[in-house]
Amino acid sequence: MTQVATKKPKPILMKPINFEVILLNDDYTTMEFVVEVLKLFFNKDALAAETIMLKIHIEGEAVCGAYPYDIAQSKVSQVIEYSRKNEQPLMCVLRELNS
Ligand code: TYC
Repeated sequence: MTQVATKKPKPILMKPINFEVILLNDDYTTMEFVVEVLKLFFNKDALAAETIMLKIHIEGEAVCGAYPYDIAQSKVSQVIEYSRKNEQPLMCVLRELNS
């Protein structure tokens, strides 16, 4: 006998990953501190963190990750708070994708 499904499967709703988190260069934050931030908040390994830090230092900025809005906003707040606690002027901003 054929089985007929009585309930529709629940759709899995995913939040869109549409905000990039960007670190900005400045003249005062230490390179070591930026590498530490990339490891701590963006889960980068030592080589990736060093590469991204140098890209920011040379080009002025680099994308560190892309997330749904609430996670991206929370990364920005965490990075800025951690930087100020450690007396570093490092700046972190959001950029909306496809806009
Ligand atoms: N330009 C900084 C220096 O020479 C290093 C630096 C890199 C600062 C990346 C911020 O997001 C940054 N000490």
